[in-house]
Amino acid sequence: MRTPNLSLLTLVCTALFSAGTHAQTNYDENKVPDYTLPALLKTADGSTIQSVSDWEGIRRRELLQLFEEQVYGRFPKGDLTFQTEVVDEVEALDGKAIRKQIKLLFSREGRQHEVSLLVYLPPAAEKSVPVFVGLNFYGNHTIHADPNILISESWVPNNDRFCIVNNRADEVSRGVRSYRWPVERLLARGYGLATIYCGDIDPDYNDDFQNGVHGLLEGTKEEKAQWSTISAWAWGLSRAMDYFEQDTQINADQVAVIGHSRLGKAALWAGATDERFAMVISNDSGCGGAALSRRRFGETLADINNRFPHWFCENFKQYNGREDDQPVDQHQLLALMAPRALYVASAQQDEWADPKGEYLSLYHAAEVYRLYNSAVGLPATPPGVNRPLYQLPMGYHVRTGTHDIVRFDWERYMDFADRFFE
Ligand code: GTR
Repeated sequence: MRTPNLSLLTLVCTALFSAGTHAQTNYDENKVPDYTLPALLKTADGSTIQSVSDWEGIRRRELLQLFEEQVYGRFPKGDLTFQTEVVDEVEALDGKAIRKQIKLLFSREGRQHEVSLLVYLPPAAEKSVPVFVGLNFYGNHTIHADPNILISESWVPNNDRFCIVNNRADEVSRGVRSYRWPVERLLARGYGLATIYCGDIDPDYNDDFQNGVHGLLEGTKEEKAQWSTISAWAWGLSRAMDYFEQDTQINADQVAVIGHSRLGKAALWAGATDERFAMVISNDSGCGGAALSRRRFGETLADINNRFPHWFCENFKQYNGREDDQPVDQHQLLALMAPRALYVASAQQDEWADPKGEYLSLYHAAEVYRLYNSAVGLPATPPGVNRPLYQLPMGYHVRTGTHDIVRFDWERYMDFADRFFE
């Protein structure tokens, strides 16, 4: 039997991979170039937005369209059939939870695609509960040692540490990511947790958009590519939301969409495109997520597009090395969440994701939040390390440590949700 072991090679590779090793990577604040951010409250024809109705009716739509066309790609037109089927609903975790596993079934012209949604809810909840929903990297069965979580049959990235070989998950990797998902703690604090393996929606490699839910769609490679992998992941989160609306034990008005890193980028895009998410949480989402691209600190557009050509739409690649020519920047993505709750978190040593750029993006997005409530304001400089800032409906922290999602992060998100959903 294979047992998880931590090979030196994996450690070295992981360190090189996650820190970013490119010769030209800038980690020096003094070398951040001067830049001008594209305006939040000025329309394409130059008029100034002064009211919520003009923001929602004009500028928000313009920006959403720009992000679709230039960054994440457009969702396909809706001719997929979508059904849900609850395949498991039992008491679990020694009575501490109700576990549900739901098949999300997509079909089109005789072809089918299946995605598995895992949900834990507090037992015997008297009223419907708020839920955190997020994608996971290696399969639902990795988030907890619960022996009854179904193992995905989709392609999974190989990982020496987790003993995942031949791109297939099995029993050996059950629970290997449980430290990232404090299920019992969430339940004890009155929250539900829902998750989907991202690769069930679209496997995370560049295959010209043949597999995953992309495989159900017609069209040339170029047409399918308009709908990038991050976009497909975000779309999958919205299908989970469709399910929540049918489940009377879930309060669909109190759903927080959360994601770490690339899955944080997907959570942000889901929050931007689907206003049913009442709260959006970005954990270390970095480049193409919360961080301002124009700062070119840590990962740049060329870095991300070259390594992950399937994440964003084709148009995005034209801005490699030309950040200032982008018609948008990421503070405008964050502003699309207004007036809903938005929490951005960074890690001090996660320089590849540009912690300061993540904060500044949130800081600038507050301009739109102020249209709704003039009292909303954030300090121009980030708060100290491990000093969470709750300025409802906005929140931020930078914690000590590296690129990860850990207990400290989750506790802050729950504290923030306690305040926002009270
Ligand atoms: C990195 C990538 C980042 C981030 C990260 C992750 O290698 O450059 O943008 O998404 O992967 O998802 O862990």
